[in-house]
Amino acid sequence: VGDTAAAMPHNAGKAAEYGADAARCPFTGAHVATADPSVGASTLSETEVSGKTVDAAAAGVNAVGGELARVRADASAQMLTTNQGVRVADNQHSLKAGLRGPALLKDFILREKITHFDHERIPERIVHARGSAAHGYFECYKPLTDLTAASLFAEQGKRTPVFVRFSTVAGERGSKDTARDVRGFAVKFYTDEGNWDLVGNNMPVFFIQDAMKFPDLVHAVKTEPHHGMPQAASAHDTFWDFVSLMPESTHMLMWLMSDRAIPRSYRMMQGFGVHTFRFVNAQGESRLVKFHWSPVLGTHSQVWDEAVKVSGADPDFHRRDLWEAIDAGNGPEWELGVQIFTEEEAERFSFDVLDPTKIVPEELVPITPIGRMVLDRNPDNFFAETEQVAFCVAHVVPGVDFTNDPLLAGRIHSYVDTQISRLGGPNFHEIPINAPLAPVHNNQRDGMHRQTIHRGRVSYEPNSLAGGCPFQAGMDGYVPFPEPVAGDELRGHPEKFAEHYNQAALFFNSQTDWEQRHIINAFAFELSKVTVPAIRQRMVASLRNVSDELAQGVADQLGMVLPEPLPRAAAQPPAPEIEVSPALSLTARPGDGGVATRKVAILAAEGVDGAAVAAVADMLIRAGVVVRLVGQRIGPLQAEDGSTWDADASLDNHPSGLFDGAVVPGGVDAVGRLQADGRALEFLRDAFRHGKTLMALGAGATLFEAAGITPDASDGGLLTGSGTPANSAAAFIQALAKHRHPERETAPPGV
Ligand code: HDD
Repeated sequence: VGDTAAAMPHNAGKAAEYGADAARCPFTGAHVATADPSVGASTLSETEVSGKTVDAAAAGVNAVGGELARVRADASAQMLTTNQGVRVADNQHSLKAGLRGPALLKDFILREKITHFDHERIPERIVHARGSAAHGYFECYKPLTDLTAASLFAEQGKRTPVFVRFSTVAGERGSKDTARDVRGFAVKFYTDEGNWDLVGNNMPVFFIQDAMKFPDLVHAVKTEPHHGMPQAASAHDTFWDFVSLMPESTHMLMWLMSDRAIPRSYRMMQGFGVHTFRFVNAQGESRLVKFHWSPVLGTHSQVWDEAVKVSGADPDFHRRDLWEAIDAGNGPEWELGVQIFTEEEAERFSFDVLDPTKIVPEELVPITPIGRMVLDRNPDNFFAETEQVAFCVAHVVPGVDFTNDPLLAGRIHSYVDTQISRLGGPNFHEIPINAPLAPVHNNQRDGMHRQTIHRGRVSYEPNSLAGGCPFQAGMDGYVPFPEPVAGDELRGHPEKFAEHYNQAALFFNSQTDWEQRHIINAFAFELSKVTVPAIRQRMVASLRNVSDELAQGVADQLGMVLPEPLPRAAAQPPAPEIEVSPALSLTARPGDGGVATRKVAILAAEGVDGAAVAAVADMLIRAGVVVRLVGQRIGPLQAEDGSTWDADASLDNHPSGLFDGAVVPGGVDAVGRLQADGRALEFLRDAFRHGKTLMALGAGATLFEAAGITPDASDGGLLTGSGTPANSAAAFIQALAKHRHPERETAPPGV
């Protein structure tokens, strides 16, 4: 095998996917001297892989390799054809015996069209069916060769293309984005030594400790099988029945009932590899590792009432948010951090690092940043890419290995297995979005939908007829870490797995007052939807092992007497190392303090103060805010000063849940009209209740009063602009950067 062939990328045409933006393509092996995403370009005809330059034009041996452009279709200026390339003369009328006669069986054009249509859907994912994805790149901060042989971490500035899919778990493919749910955070790294899929979530722990329980968990949370309800919701009997009988779920339930489960945006949530993995370096030395993604924009969430309302106003809220941000050139960015520790250190922890219901607190092992990921390109086609992408936990590269986490073991099997029915056979790795950039050579053959045309008569190894090719890579290949294994075959779990409450308590105790309140409210809401009182009882009894304040708060809202605590599985639970970890609060990661991509409504009607609209909109836009002029209807409206404005949104099509803040400019006429419009009052009440930043200018203050919102100097998010509109806008931007103003919350809500 010559050097060129060995180094030939399987998907050398990947750069072409960037189209006119080819300069932004983070080619495998491309090195960048600076952090500027526009630097580090490679050309379409040349690819640098592992330091070797390969002529992509020559890379045509494999059907998918070479030009990915071959599979991209562009019908502009083209004639309509059948799938066999036969030109279609008439796409409107089926072939009939006479104009009023029967359609004919021999109409192969009609039959091909209908047959294809009949088969256009594939099974949705059994979990994580609803998702949105984007392309981007990972950039390594500095060589990690002392820790791992993984090539993507080999050099400073090295960029590796990624495709990332975010998802909800329980809902079906067409369900709403803002359900209370875990979010999937799956990253496919197209490294030059093969694909690595880091299939994580936005929460660092999981419901169960063993894959054996996964089908039961999923059956419990999904719609109840007799009537198919409720969609995309855990607030029902079967879920709470299962988790209340499964105390190991308690820690995850704390995260699920927190605002982490209703993120403001996919761009504003953390990601976690969840399990403890291994890094293995070229010398074969291993360290344990936990992966953390931290968003540059910080961690921010919705509030429950808002999430419920947004699910009606825009079921695609998160999909649209991601798409629009990338489309506008504001692709989101995360920093990848790792917690690195040795087996000996792990043994000293009060918990077991093989237990996926446990975190390793940052106070015990700090997070070291190792690189950044930027998502900068939307998919060309939702089905071909977002739907057909297949993440598999078993996809690892040299330098990354597994541990004996029993949940991970089941996952290593499940993901490859599920694609076989979802994507129709064993060749899903050939679908362009799944195909690695690294070359693929093996003796696997045939199967449904095979794309590759293998040449030659040899499809076995060892062989002499093909010179022994493809040959085993030996130590250049994937060598598993030689972890010693001993023990009897048995079913059971290690001792520390039996402790279920220490970290649930750690999480609850690490939250701010308002976060704790939201957790109590969420438990109370979900359990209020449970129809069997014994389930509520059992769950609250379990919560007593986390915090009496939590259990009491939930019991109060359910009109229950506080039950006795549920007996614990561990008779003598180990003492936790720490009681509080500030890093577990959403407030620990406020973000970069900017307001770019935040959405602000300027409420307007005929007679609005046009100068104020102009000044405020200008300042906000310059700060990167997405501004919409929300009118009583869309279309032109005349301002007080005679200027004409175009309302590009209306109180009907853009309710307040879709915005991060709102401004009510002056203009006596406009304010009068809005005051008489229940939708405007509702808009402001919702925005206020959801903690949004609000500002009234001039006569706009009257509208606040009409909505029942009274000025309050202690409320940092409630502004009545008294200075010039520009000064007021500056104050508004500062308040908006705080994201939300939970200090105004009361129970029950006063507005
Ligand atoms: Fe899973 C999909 C994350 C446990 C079996 N899982 C799936 C996806 C994510 C996760 C993000 C969507 C990937 C995509 O966007 O296509 N899953 C997790 C995490 C887990 C976890 C972080 C715990 C740490 N999963 C888990 C277990 C099993 C599965 C224990 C089975 C034993 N998961 C699957 C699956 C899915 C899946 C059935 C459905 C569709 C797919 O794989 O491709 O195989």
